[in-house]
Amino acid sequence: MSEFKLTTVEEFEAATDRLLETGAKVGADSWQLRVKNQTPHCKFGEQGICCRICSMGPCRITPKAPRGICGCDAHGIVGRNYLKFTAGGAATHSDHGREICHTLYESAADGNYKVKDPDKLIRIAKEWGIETEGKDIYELAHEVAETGLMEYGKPFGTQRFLKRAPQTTQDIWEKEEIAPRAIDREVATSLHMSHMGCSSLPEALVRQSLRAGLSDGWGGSMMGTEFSDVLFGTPKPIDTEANLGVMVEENVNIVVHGHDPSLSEMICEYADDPEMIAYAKEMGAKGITVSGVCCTSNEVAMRRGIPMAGNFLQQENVVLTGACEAIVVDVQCIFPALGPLSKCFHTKFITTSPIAQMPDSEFIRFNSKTAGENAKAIVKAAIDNFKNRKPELVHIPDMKQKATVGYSVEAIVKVLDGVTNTQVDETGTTKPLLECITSGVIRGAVAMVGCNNPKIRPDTAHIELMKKCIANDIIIIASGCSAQAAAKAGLMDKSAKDLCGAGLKRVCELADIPPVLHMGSCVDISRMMILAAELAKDSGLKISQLPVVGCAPEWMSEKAVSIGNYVVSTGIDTFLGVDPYVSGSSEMAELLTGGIRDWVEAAYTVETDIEKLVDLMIERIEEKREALGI
Ligand code: MSK
Repeated sequence: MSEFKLTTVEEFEAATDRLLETGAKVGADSWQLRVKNQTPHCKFGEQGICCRICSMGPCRITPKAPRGICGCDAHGIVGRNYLKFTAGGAATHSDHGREICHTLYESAADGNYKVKDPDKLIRIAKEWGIETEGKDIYELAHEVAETGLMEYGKPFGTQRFLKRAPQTTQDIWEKEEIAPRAIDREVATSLHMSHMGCSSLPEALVRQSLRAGLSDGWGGSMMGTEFSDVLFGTPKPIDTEANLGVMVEENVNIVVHGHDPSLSEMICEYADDPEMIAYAKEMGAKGITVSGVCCTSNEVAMRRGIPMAGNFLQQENVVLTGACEAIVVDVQCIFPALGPLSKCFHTKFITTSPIAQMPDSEFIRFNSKTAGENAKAIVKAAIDNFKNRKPELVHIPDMKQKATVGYSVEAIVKVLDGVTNTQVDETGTTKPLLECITSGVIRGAVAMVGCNNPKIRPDTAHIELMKKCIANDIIIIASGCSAQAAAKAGLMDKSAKDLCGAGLKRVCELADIPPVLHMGSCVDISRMMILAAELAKDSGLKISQLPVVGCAPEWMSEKAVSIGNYVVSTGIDTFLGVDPYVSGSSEMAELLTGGIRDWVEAAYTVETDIEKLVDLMIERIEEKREALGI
């Protein structure tokens, strides 16, 4: 009899309450308190009908004032806000991708960064028409990186990776004029279109939102993912643990937070250095524990098995344990609150990127040329800080789950190879997975992505949706903070197969996988696009015909809106649990939830009732099966 038991949301909350008690003792602020202070939210903002893009306003739309001073109506205002939201997300993901291109460009046999997956580099070079014969691997890395960097500003043509999509998808993008050109151009065009006195036509604004989203998903994010694999290794299944209990009281605890693996990889490297471990012992600790928060955690968990302390809304909790010597951040999703919070404890809040500078932090500028010495300085600073702990404030919740992570597309193809007893596919295609789907053993798949949002009881939507899907034989592929929600609850433990329907349970047993597959960080949603493209090509179907949907039940960031736009534009219906500030315009809401289906064969569903949301997803998957006659 299995002893497997999921960690419940009530258990998370009890642990958090205990940490907040410590916080109260030292006068710490928390997101829970700030949410109260910010409630109720501005209704104009919530509906997307506040315009402050010029200084004649701000203008707010009401029944008495249906147009702003320039004459723009609610539909134009909501549309422009939506496009700006998307552009912010596309810029952010893509700039992360650009940083990784630069890191690849700096790679060298004797440098801080090396090429760990040369085969993947060669495959990409060939795909891009770059000569590989007779070239040293680093010469090739530099050439590929430079070609990638050109994708950001090239004057002509569309993104190189679009060719990975099935021809039918490429044709749609071409016909609808949403095939993304240079990445920076799509971001700049979006800001141009949404400037005062430019577009106010919802169709035009949504079309550009889709195009900017595609420049992220099939451009910047995809390069971020692919080149991270080249540099740090393509993920393979690896065991790890998740939740705050991964922090170790006797050790120096370093928490990495953010997104760019160039930093976290180096920190892990130096935390493992015998010289550093010996120094930690000299300073009274038993060793060094690195754990992670948010997507940088996903990156190092997938490649090194580094444990995951938590997701987005747990970032303050790691400091509240009183046992965090340093929280080291790079970019994105970092609460500025970590500065003042750290001051209430002994924790060092170390910022490292010129892109994310914050008050009350110690700034150690990190760059690829000096990465080794920067990382060493950070690890040493954390060790030196161990002695400053206040033992009376230390409390690490005894709460963690086992997880198997690291399911890149390559890994999924490999583990599912041979699952079907009728055919063992030797060619590394998705055919075994397709066979599971067509036979009905697996009914379909959900790509679960996104953040936490205080508008939803943290993690509940992720976990409840996943539980119901797997019970209905729908496999989950998760990334970002959704993946961490699953891991913390125990859904990435292989024993979670016991929560599945009979078909999915059998697949989990045969392939030795958990029912929720960890596919990485938020840029790694590009991996999901590649998997969908391969499934379509191998089945001869269009992506929009596959019984596959996307879901972001607790999303909060601009990046998530960009992601939603590229997932939908790829032909995958996308289900949101939080409204993207468009309810103030019937035209915009109708376009996004219906009208765009005529363009890209998929659309959004927004439903804040999570039980209804999951039922709608399952219904959609079953509709697609029925249409295929399977
Ligand atoms: S970290 S964008 S809270 S998934 Fe990628 Fe998590 Fe969302 Fe940030």
